[in-house]
Amino acid sequence: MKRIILVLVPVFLLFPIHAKDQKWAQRVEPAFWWTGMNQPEFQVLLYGVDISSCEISVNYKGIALSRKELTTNPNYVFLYLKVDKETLPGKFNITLKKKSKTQTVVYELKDRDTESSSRSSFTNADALYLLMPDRFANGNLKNDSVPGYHQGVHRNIPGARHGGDIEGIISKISYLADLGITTLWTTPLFDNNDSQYSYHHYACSDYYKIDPRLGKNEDYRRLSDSCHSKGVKLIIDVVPNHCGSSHWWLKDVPSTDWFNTWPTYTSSNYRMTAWTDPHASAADQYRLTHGWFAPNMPDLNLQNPLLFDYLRQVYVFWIELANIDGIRVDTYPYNDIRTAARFIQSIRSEYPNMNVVGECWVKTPAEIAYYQSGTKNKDGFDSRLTSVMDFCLKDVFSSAFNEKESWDGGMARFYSLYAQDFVYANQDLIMNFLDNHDIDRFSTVVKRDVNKYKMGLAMLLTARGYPQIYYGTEIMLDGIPGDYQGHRFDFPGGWAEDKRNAYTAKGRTNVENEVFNYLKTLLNYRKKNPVLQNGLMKQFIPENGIYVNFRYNQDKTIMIIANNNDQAKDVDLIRYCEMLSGKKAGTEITTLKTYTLNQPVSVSAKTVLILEVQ
Ligand SMILES: [Ca+2]
Ligand SMILES: [Ca+2]
Repeated sequence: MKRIILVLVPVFLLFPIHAKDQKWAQRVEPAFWWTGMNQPEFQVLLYGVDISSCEISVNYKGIALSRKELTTNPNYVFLYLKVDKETLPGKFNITLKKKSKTQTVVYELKDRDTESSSRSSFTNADALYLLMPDRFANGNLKNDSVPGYHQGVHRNIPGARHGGDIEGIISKISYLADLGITTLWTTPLFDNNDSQYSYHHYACSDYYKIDPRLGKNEDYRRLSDSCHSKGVKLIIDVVPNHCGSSHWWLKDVPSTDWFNTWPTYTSSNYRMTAWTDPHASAADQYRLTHGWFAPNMPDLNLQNPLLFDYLRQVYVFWIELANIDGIRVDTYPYNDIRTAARFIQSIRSEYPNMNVVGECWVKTPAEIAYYQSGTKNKDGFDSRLTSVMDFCLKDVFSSAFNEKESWDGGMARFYSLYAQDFVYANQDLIMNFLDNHDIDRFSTVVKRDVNKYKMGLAMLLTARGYPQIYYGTEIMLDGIPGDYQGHRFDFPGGWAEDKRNAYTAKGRTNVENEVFNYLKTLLNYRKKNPVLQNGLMKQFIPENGIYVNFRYNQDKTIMIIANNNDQAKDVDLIRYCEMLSGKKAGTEITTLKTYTLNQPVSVSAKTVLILEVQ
């Protein structure tokens, strides 16, 4: 037997320690990347004092350092690494050298999931739920205050943080799935360390860090996994226009053209018409895009190619890491829209099936349609947004139920709006909503009138396109009109100390349960019946405050009768015979009451009947 002689070798000889080792790179972003991406080249930001004067090399089979980009600031280097198709996942060294000193950065290429690129997305079959994590549910009291971060939890101050977090959302996924929600859109989760109003997280201070008061980086993936286990998809909120004034870039700006800057603070003119107006001046477009959205939101110059690539990768990174299903884009027209289109396309190049819904807060269907991909715009512009938000329908919801019927008021508003659907490239991918975090809650719009409220829900859930529900809508959560903080009250029961838990039937008032059950029935009916997802639509000009439209496909016909009068009406059906021939009865989908169709249908005041006719 051969004797094994153990020779003890001092550890420092196995892993030589250079007395002259340096640490130039204080930040390396992204921390890792993947093999198998469709775009073979990726960018690595290295940040540290005078790092630009380092020699940098990479040694790994199948990876080439194709470019090293410098800026006006010597503390930044942007490496571009090209990954061959055959490159294997693994760890490798990025070596920085200056004179006789070196720094070794261990970098990793992870193995991309083979299904990642072909992932599916949300569609018109889905119902979205928008929530603000700080205001939904507090699942972890330990993260309410985190050292180094402004603000503790002050629930009595409307603009302060209230303590909601990712853990709280995870605890309510079953509740949402049961309600009939199939897609969740959270407002951003990234680090936001502004001293005030940080709770909305639209003013990012670190793109590669989930705000510790909301959770840890790995919690984003847990949230996604929890959603997927309950059949719920997850949408990421993409914000290309601005970061926050506490972003670490502000302490040492990467380059002179990183931000859109002015001699003194200059806001945007907020006039998005400057993009669609054929007579627009360059000055107005410049002010729209280069003016800041808010004083605490430094305006990003997406036309800087290094920033463009950096930000593109931020979102690819999180889609990949957290397994995200769809994108919502914030304040799209506040960017140079051609650059924004390129930006969206560059993300979608990694996920060709991914749907992207853009916030283009404009006032006419023609302008909304301009921003939907596929529209044949005269100027050739294609936004690359597959879906758009229907702010015009939102305006109809805000007016119709409070108005007396007239030629163009009341239900005629719905009729006139839908009559303009010819402008859309794809009316199936229009996102409909009663309200969101930036506008008056629908509960306040109708002054808490339950009948009007249910009319709104019925019209929303039967509209072409797909619905977005704002958290709390299911319990007619109150608000304060004209007040941002008043649109964002805490969900009652999301905090252990709350007097009641409106996440349960027991904790809801009778009225809340009536609204909740109504919406739940509508959502679950829509979920099971493609006719309300992608069926054709036919509408009839409103008469005497009665508006009738149909959704239909080969299997089903749904008749929607809205009575916006303050009195009950008997609706004669003869006028609708082109849709009703051969049909004998209709079952109202929420009450299950049956109506025979050979006689007028009686519709109570301020009521929408949704009849499945056969
Ligand atoms: Ca918390
Ligand atoms: Ca801008």
